[in-house]
Amino acid sequence: SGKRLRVLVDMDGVLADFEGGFLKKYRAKYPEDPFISLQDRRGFWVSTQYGQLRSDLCEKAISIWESKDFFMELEPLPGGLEAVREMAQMENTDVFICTSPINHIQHCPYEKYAWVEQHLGQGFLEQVILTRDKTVISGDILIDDKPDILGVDPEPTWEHILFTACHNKHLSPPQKRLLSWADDWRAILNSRRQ
Ligand code: UMP
Repeated sequence: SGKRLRVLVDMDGVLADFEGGFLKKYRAKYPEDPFISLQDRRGFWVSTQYGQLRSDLCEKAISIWESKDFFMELEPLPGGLEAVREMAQMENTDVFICTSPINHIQHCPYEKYAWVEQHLGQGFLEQVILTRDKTVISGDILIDDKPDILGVDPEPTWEHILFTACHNKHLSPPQKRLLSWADDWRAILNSRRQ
């Protein structure tokens, strides 16, 4: 009872396998170059860690997600689509997919919408929010694998739930965690209902 719950769900690293898709295409395009296994990933920015491995690898990494079909061909992460569909059917619950496109605008924004249409249906396009600043989007919960979500609003309305990913699993974050979509996301939603 009470007011509706608004859940914001991130896309890359939460619904779509950005890290796995990146590594597969990077290794295929640059088979002679070193790579970082998912187990050895640290830090949110793939390009930063590749640049530390060897300076030329930063731009090689960036070339992967700037390529056509990169975002479209990302595999769904286990249980994510099912969870979002279930949330959307729950009483007094509104779910939005809240994702930051890259600044290379040629393919990414279109492909993010196309991915949602393909995997969740045309009706779900109504629920997509593309923004580079998630702090200006209001909601009760934001499920996101980025540890530090900053922007112009120093006090966002949402509670950030950190979704566990290869790059953040060794941190001791201040936020609550969702270990995967097999974890109890329903309890997290219910804890924010009034
Ligand atoms: N991204 C980069 N560089 C990286 C890793 C990711 O630009 O090293 C992109 C992929 C996504 C965006 O489009 O950043 C992150 O968006 P959110 O997951 O924060 O919504």
